[in-house]
Amino acid sequence: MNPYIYQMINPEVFPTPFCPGCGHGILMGAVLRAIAELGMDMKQMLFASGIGCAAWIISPHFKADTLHTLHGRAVAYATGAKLFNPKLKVMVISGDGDISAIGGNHLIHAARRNIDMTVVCANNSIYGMTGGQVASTTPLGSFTSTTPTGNPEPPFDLCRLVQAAGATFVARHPVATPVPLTQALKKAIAHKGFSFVEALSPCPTHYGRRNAFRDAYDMIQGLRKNCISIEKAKNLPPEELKGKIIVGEFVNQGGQS
Ligand SMILES: Cc1ncc(C[n+]2csc(CCOP(=O)(O)OP(=O)(O)O)c2C)c(N)n1
Ligand SMILES: [Mg+2]
Repeated sequence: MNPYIYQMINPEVFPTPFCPGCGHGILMGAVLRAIAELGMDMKQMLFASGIGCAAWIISPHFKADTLHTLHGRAVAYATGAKLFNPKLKVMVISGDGDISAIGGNHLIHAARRNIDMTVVCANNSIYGMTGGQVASTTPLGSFTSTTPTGNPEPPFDLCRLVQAAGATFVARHPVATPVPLTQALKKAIAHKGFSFVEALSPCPTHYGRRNAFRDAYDMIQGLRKNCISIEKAKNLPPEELKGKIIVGEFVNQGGQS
């Protein structure tokens, strides 16, 4: 571990508030490693989050300027900060509900405008913090506290959504493979323009236990089994891609900052 990472966190707030087996802590480690490996100074950065379990990744854990904002509004705050101080490296890290449901409008317009910021979405397929309600990312048929007979609605593919809106760097990886996730985060942070990383993060407490996962390990193994790289997916017929999650780098246009 890069020793600089210990200067990037507030030790007094550990251990984290995350449930045992939650993937958000792995994502936190991956973000810190990415920043450390890029040799960036946290003092030149601003982190924003909304409300939810994932919103706690940056605040109070990061020893940096953080904005723990209103539910869904982190991208709007981040846009304002970037306009005020264009030299700032701005990063939003928050949950799928926060970024793509209540905050979905801010997300697509920031992507359309190609605003120079990095948005990291911790996608656990559910509203974790409020008791496991169905989200805009919950897979079709999944059980949640508000869909006891199975989710009747199809989910967003967040990477395709932001790609269609105009994002110039788009990638997805599960926390189950932290090395490619960290590499994608490094590229996203170094990218000039709107970059988006979807980090698939298991929620054993609210999603796993309602959807026949034995435990957190089972969820991590499930992600490893179901995720397939873009390169491999290209050669497979649609019937073999059923139930698979395609991961990798979907878009990489434009220069590095
Ligand atoms: C305006 C408003 N509406 C609803 C809520 C309740 N609320 C807080 S967090 C949250 C969902 C968070 O889900 P997500 O962003 O996916 O994060 P997770 O907890 O799953 O990491 C909701 C609905 C709120 N705080 N404010
Ligand atoms: Mg969530």
